Amino acid sequence: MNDLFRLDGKVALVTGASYGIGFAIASALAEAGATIVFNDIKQELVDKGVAAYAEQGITAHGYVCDVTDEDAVQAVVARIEQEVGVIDILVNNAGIIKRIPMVEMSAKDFRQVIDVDLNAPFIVSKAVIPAMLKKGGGKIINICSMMSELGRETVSAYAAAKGGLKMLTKNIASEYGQYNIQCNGIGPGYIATPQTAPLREPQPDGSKHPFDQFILAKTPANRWGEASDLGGPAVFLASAASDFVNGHILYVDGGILAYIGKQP
Ligand code: NAP
Ligand code: GCO
Repeated sequence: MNDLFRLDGKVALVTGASYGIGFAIASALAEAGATIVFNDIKQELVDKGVAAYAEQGITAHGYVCDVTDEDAVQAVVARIEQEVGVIDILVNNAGIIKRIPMVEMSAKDFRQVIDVDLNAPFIVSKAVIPAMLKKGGGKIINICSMMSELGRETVSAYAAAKGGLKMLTKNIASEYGQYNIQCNGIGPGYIATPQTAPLREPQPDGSKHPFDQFILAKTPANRWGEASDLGGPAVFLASAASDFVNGHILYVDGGILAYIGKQP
């Protein structure tokens, strides 16, 4: 049974994985035996990422690439296939968020979030699938969100993108499942990373940020998630253990989506 969860001999590309959730997922995939490839927009962050992986005993292959740039993505996937090997596992993790009330948000800002969080997973998946087809199969994991299911103030672009990413996940599963490609999503709850740091900033008087208190009241686990909480679910969806799981969004949220919230 344990061998079902092993990834030895597999090449995994995790986008935007110099730090944060991507770094934690890549580290877990490496622990299960995968060879890790990651990208970031800036060489400086790629270098920092390679060093951070090395501190964990992981020899990661880092590439500079903006996932919204289709030509750059096509070129870097070709380089990876030459230099490391065909990508067996793709984790579309790179993402941004802009928290702006919708009526105050520019169309440019809205488009930028859609570009990174929805168009890029399309672009990278489109670049990786042809070699997966030739190889006889592969695994694609899209990092969705609570906002794939729920809305809230100021995150209209992000929710639209992550809702779309849920359906892109189901569509890739539908279109390529017959070729032994499984495409699933992971929907993290509220995870303590740089992306959510503004929501956890302590107040001047030292008290918890109101949003911090709000999330704790909405989470049965009564804590923010850690990026490491996503490693096991990612290994499951990247491994043979999930060969008959397709088009599923696995929510790793401490129970948020099941819970009406603690009475104030
Ligand atoms: P993060 O700390 O902000 O890290 C995002 C990563 O994506 C960074 O390495 C960033 O690189 C990279 N990135 C952004 N735009 C890129 C682009 N155009 N090309 C290549 N790389 C790019 O975010 P996180 O919290 O780890 O989140 C990772 C994923 O999980 C995102 O898709 C996010 O929406 C999702 N998620 C997060 C949470 C949470 O609570 N944290 C919950 C649910 C889902 P730079 O530093 O160079 O910008
Ligand atoms: C927000 C947060 C969330 C998390 C995550 C929840 O502003 O509400 O950033 O969107 O990042 O997506 O699953």
